[in-house]
Amino acid sequence: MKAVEVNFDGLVGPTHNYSGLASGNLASARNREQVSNPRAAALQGLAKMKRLHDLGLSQGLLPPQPRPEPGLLRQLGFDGSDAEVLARAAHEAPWLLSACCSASAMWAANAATVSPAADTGDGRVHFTPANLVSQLHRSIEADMTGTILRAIFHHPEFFCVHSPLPATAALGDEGGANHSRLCTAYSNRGVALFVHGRSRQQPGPQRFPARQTLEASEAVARQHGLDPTRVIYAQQRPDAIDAGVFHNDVIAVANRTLLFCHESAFVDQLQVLDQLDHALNGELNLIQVNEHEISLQAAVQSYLFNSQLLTLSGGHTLLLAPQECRENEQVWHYLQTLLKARKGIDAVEVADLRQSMRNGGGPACLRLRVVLEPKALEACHQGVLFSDQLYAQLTDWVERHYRDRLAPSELADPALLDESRVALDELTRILGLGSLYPFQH
Ligand code: SUG
Repeated sequence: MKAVEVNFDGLVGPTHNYSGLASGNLASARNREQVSNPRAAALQGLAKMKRLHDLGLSQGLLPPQPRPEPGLLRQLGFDGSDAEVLARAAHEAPWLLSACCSASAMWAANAATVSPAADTGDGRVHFTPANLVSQLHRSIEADMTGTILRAIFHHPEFFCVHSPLPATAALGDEGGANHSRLCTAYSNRGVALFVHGRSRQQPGPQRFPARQTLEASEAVARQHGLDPTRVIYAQQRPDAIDAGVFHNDVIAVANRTLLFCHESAFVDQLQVLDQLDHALNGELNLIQVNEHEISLQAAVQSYLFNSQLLTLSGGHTLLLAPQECRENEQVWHYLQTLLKARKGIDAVEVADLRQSMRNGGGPACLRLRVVLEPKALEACHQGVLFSDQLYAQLTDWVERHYRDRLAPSELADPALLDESRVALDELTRILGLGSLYPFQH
């Protein structure tokens, strides 16, 4: 039996909101202060998981993190009851309140870097939770991500979940969003492409932060025991980061031997592509889009490269794109031409993920890719694997617990904290995860 790619999507949490927290993420800035719909966001995410499941793909999910997180505010000097802490922060430092309420763990591509068993030194699947140090609201995900991954991938014979890298700017790590694995088949040894925005020698962009560093990528590759001859490091174009490409997965996506990217993705792009082709023994299948075909601005606005590239059971490749791609004339026209050219993408579908997209999160942001051999798939916690029954249960759960409107000014409402905890407590029972969250202890 062969290894399969399982997509673990981040289940959207009850506090999904638009606080404009993410620097360099144009959608997050643009939609700041808008009223969100957490219920619709969660249902849109579940509908995407259901679609992949219906297509015969292996699908799992990662539970949301507990938010609001008054613990962050206590660490920053606010004291009193949970309600008092939230109220004081709302008054004195609203951005800290927003940071402790963000549902950003939904973008599971940033949960961790994952190396499949075929690529690692000890033949186990390795995970390094991303430290996400470049944004406060995201940096508080790292430890809980480790707890969640250990609860799901608990079997030491198959899995190794590391600690996040030290939380310092020089080791900024954004996980799977800046890492792609190319291979001839999922079970075969792959090639890891790590993409950074800056390093000790390479200063990076002027306007927006470069979130990933070369030194972080090197550390992850080392601790996963990757073969250095099968690892490629590339720098993201600083001008692309300044144009809103805050993660590599906003400008490039790979699957098996296919790399679909914009011509502005990497510094010295030709050389990077040569290295990749060489590492894949000449089997790289490149679809490189130039500025005439799709402008960088249209790529960022439509999130075309944040599509999921999926291998269907017959071997065909599906591009699951955000609905915004259909609404952009240039992008949609390009995709029609691409299909006719038969270059390795056989079908295109769009998904409505508008709630997440308004915070800069498309289809690929919402999922963590984990390649698993059949025995490892059996050894992981089965309660988080998607089924029609789980879909029905979670849809009902969302409909009972989630608000259908949430303004940033409502984040200090103590009822939101209670609602969120009641919902997550029930969720751990649905998923069979036990007392996963600190508030349950
Ligand atoms: O880190 N947005 C996320 C979006 C992450 C998308 N992930 C990938 N590209 N893989 C981020 O910028 C917005 C939150 C807010 O504004 O409240 C936010 O964090």
